[in-house]
Amino acid sequence: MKNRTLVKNLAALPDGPVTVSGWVETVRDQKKVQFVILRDESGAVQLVNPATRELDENADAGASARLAMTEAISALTHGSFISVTGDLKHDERVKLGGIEVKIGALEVVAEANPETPIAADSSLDKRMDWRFLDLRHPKQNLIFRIQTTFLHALRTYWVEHDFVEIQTPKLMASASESRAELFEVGYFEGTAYLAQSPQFFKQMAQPAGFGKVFEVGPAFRADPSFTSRHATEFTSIDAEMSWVESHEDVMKMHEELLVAGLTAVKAKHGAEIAELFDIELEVPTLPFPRIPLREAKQIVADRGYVIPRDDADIDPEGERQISAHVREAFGHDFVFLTDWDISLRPFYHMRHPEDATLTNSYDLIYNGVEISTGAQREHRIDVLVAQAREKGLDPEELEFYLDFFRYGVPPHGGFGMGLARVMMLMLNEHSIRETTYLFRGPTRLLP
Ligand code: AMO
Repeated sequence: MKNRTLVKNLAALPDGPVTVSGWVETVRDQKKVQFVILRDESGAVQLVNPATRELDENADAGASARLAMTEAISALTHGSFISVTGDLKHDERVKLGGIEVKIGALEVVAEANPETPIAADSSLDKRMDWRFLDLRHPKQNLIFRIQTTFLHALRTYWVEHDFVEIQTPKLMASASESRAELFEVGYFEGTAYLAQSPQFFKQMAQPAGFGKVFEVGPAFRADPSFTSRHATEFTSIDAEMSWVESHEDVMKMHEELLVAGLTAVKAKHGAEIAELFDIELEVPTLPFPRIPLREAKQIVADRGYVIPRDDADIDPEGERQISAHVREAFGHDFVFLTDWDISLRPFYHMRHPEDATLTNSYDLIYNGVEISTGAQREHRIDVLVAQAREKGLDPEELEFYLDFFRYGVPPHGGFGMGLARVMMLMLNEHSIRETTYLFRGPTRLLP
């Protein structure tokens, strides 16, 4: 809009005429003076109007206009979008930023329904029904500004390190992770599946000669669970690179990347995060601690928590326990759990050169929750086919993928990381529903 000043830029302007546009957060309609808090995407400012409540017999046209303005302000509904031109004044006594705008002209651009369907204490489910209103709150809004800064820093890191950005298809002819949790969609006369990850296609970039690639895109899992960390659609951050000697090289890139992301977030938003989330964001030190999974399970057991099944993955309580240990022992929020048993990993993970019961793989845990899985991949076609068979897969169904390896693939590895989980743990939120723009779960397809 012509001449519109963002609220955050007002403080740097001298006293004088300005136009601000945003929505009505509150109206304080006092007898002699009216205050409106206007918020836009950058902040909030106080607008003020000396009230004219009635006209006496000597009223001139100016007085009539002042009465009309007073009535218009009294009639403003919470949430309406307005545009105001007025006089900016710096005044230390004004609590909100030491500035106010004396209203000269006011236009109600889009009026909001007077009943607000959600309040600050509404349930998360109700807030999600009215997500577009929920997101107007500065705290919710800030999450996505932080996410923008975070992703920008990740991209900058990758671009500076010669990674190529790819967009892989989300309609597939086969599963990419497992046959479970697979969404089927009608595809003309046949069936397609929604991509569970870009796994096969990011690996394809290796025989395609790209060297290093990354993707930030949607992934779909028909996961019926209602936990705070699972969605049926989520944004996956993926990277894959050639010429790794082991998963160690992948972890090195991964930790540098996260430090770049968190450094940028702290520099730009540290103060706002402290104010709205009440946390002092920590940029982790390098290297992140690494603990082999078997050792981690022992540490967890020694702390008195028994993971229900011995052959099992580390469970959510186990993750919290190992994180608590790492915080105590290393003062760190991150830990790589490495060298997972082959029974817990997909066929495409490279096995450990000295112990064929283990894989060259890791999970990354951040403040008690898994945010990522990474590994070196098996690139030798005969071994890959044998491993697929061992996992009960039919190599014929994987022909398109196995073809990559028939034409030469260098040693490579990479990781996948859930964006909403990273944001949740960075900001100490309780659910990825808070850090997903529009959450999708088993019972949520709207709005
Ligand atoms: P994995 O299946 O462990 O690995 O997924 C990687 C990361 O994606 C996130 N994630 C999810 N986030 C929200 N809701 C879900 N239902 C969900 N499922 C997974 C998690 C998880 O750590 N192809 C491999 C990665 C690789 O090896 O490169 C993969 O998809 O943060």
